[in-house]
Amino acid sequence: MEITLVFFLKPDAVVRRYAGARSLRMLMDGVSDLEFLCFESIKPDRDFLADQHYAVHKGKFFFDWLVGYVASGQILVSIIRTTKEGVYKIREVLGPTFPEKAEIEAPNTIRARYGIMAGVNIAHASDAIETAKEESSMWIPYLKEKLGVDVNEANPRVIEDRIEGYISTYIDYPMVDPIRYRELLRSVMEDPSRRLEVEAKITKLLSLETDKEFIMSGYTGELAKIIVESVLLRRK
Ligand code: FUP
Repeated sequence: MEITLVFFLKPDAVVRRYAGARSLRMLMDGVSDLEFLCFESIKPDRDFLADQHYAVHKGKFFFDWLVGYVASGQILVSIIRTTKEGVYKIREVLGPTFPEKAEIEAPNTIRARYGIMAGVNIAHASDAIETAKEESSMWIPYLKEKLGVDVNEANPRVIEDRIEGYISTYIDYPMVDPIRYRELLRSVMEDPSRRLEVEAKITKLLSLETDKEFIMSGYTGELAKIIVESVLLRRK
């Protein structure tokens, strides 16, 4: 049986160049039978995320944060054709939802190694056959409308080459150990009065892992606030 699913690198993995490149490498090396039907950079609309992709989470305490986070910057989206087993294998390689839990439960996964903390967890992948169908039926027309990309006309070999190109561009970038982000975030959970100081430190760390464009535009600062908010939300 062929399944079409949605995978995307979230803004933390796009800004943190090495983390994103290495996550794609782990995905491609860790799962066989993947056919990539697109690999597109897009800043998704809030409404699309709120009313479609993340509509299942409407009403949950983290919903507004989640939509705001994923809509805050560029993400890199792939539609992937695979087998039923492939859907689950991708989730296995990605790891548990929260990086700090993944670090203990599944240390060799993408989220354990490269995710920051709480909801800032590198990537999304459809988590079951049904959700794969639902999500691809939302994203395929959305990508067509927004970018003019038609996945039915895709040449998977060309797309795979583009992904390889992306990986080789960023794989030699420096990486800040996610343990350092987690340490800072734990300190702000214990003492929320440290918020501004931790946001400033995280902005600095992000700037070490990224390109000038994200620093100059102020996005590293914006993302730092989003990251801190994610852990404080769970503390509330
Ligand atoms: P996953 O499928 O592993 O991405 O996790 P879910 O579908 O359960 O949640 C979707 C996203 O919501 C996660 F990627 C992270 C975020 N989230 C939070 O920020 N806080 C929570 O308590 C639960 C989920």
